[in-house]
Amino acid sequence: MTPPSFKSGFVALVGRANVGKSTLLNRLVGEKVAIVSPRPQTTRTRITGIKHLPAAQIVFVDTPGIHQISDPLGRLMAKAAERALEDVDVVCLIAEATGRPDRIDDELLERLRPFRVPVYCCVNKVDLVSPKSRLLPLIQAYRDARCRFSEIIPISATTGANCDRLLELIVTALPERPPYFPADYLTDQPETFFVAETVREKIFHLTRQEIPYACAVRVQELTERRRPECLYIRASIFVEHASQKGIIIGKGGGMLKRIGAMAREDLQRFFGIKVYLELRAEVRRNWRADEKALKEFGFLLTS
Ligand SMILES: Nc1nc2c(ncn2[C@@H]2O[C@H](COP(=O)(O)OP(=O)(O)OP(=O)(O)O)[C@@H](O)[C@H]2O)c(=O)[nH]1
Ligand SMILES: [Mg+2]
Repeated sequence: MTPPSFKSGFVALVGRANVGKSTLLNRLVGEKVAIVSPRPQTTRTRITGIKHLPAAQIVFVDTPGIHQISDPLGRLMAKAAERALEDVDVVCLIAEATGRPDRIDDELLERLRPFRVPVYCCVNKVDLVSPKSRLLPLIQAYRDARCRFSEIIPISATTGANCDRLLELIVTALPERPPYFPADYLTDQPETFFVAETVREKIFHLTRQEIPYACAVRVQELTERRRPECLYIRASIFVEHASQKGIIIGKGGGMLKRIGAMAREDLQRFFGIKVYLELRAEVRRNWRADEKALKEFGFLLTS
């Protein structure tokens, strides 16, 4: 039975690209549900991660970084970020502690102004700032900003500094309500999505320049096999041009092997079972601008 004082709700994590939204999602949930990379525009769609506490359930919604890219994929990413803000109980704006106080993002803050729910300003990556007193002008700038924050809180998603405090604040702001999801749910994305994202993360880490942006990953098959017990996964990496396919495959298939080996290691840890991962590269010309391909690769607005 759920106690009558149980709290639950949705919390959006929004902000510019590369500020650490997905790292924070993973930190707050306590499991890796979203991929992370040192490059901007890693996250392409809305990603949920569910935190279960004894008296609360928090559904975090990670979003693509807010940016100006006007190709069809960019527009879908922007829309996903916007939609994620609808009907949430709390908004967390993620900003960077290394940002300049005279350069705070007025345009973004302006967009958050109409929200009637609590908006927390999370000043992330404080581990990069020392001494901590150097943060004060930036915090003051957010205090003076046109968006009224319920709280401005310096955090580090990497070290976990102040993240428990942030969780506490969020729980305080949530309404009393029964949980949305069963207690063992980590996310509402299907396993195939998680697998595709893991492969995409390795591409972000192993390739350069435009390559990671030109890739989409689609899982064609995911089956549990007995004798020997394993998870058999077959997936395709779609690129936009033949030259990119060559890079993804690499000399003697070396790059594809490295991507596969790194992804398999993560997936085995996550699923706790031996994983066979078969990867292939395919060309799908200009898929980022092709509505049909975008739909096929799962860029649907689910909510
Ligand atoms: N030093 C430090 N680095 C961080 C922290 N949080 C995130 N990062 C790094 O910042 C980079 C971007 O992190 P992500 O979590 O992918 O950022 P994001 O906001 O989700 O980025 P997009 O999905 O591209 O919008 C990665 O290299 C992270 O390791 C932090 O608290 N401290
Ligand atoms: Mg992200």
